[in-house]
Amino acid sequence: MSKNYSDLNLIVRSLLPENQETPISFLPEDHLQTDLFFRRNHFTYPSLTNSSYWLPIVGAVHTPILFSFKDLVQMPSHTVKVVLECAGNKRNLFKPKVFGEQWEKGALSMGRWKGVSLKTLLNVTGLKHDATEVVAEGYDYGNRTDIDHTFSYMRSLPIEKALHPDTIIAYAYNDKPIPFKHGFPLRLIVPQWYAMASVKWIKQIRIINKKFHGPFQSIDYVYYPQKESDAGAYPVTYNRVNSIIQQPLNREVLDTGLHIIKGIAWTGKGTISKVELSVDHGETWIRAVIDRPYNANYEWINWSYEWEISKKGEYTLMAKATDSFNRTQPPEAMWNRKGYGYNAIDTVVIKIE
Ligand SMILES: Nc1nc2c(c(=O)[nH]1)N[C@H]1C(S)=C(S)[C@@H](COP(=O)(O)O)O[C@H]1N2
Ligand SMILES: [Mo]
Repeated sequence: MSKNYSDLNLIVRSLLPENQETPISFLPEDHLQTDLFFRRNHFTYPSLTNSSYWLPIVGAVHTPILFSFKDLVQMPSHTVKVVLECAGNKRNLFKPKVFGEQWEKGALSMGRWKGVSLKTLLNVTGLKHDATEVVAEGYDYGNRTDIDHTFSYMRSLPIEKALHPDTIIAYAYNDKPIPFKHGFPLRLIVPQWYAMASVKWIKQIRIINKKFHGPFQSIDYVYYPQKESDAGAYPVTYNRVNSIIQQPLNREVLDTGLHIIKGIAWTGKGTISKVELSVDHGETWIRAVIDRPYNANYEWINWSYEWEISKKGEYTLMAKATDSFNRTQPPEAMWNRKGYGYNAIDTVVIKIE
């Protein structure tokens, strides 16, 4: 692969609001270059003012507090390296097809987010004994096709997840201020959950003592297993175990000889314990070599395999990751009406000639 990445661009899925996808097959290993990371927005970008640098924490707390940006930066910091995967990543692969942004495999990012644990802030405000959920509201808002008034982007977290020390209010990304499109100046980062939980441009944190029912919680980001009814619906939370074959490309034509099959794998629970590969449409499986980074908890891992091939023909290559909770990628993704959480065994078809 060329060392010059200046030709790498995002792939446009829509422009208003802006939704663009990472060129995931070409992403250099462990490269955290922000401008190659996907952008997923429900509304047009918010306009920020001086008030955007203040963070109110209100609701079921003992002392509501307005934290300044400076207060936050001066508190003990916490850094997490995190995969953020859009719940709609790979939606384009569902059969039958579903409506929504037709993401292929690149609604995915990994970076180092630095900030203050939400828990540290909630220790300062104190929590009322009946507090059950923490609602984060973004500065962005607009109309939805299904409701006739405007909404801001808002999501809640159960109190246990909100109090996990790795759930942070971030103010830096890869050692720089957060880029505007990714949530400047403050963004909630929720490791292990699909990225809809990581609310950008935080305007306010409200602690509540009942169930939150905003549309981005109870209409969107819900798995609906049925096409015609809401029976069996349940919320989207933790990332499923997943992987991508980055190389070779789907439908690539190669010659005989040695080829490196490589890709990434990640999970929302535990760590990746193995990645298996098949070069014969799933008949036999071999172990890929995992290049394990230190503290792989919230990161994707890179894997590879040296494939020596002398016989010409068509080959179906498959990658299947398993995590330390023994969750493994299924042969078929669980179909759901809004197309979330696609994690079937990753497949590319190539030809050797
Ligand atoms: N305020 C706000 N936060 C948001 C969103 C949004 O539209 N508004 N989109 C969510 C979704 S669905 C995803 S996948 C991620 C995308 O983050 P990125 O644009 O930084 O890649 O942000 C999440 N946080
Ligand atoms: Mo998303």
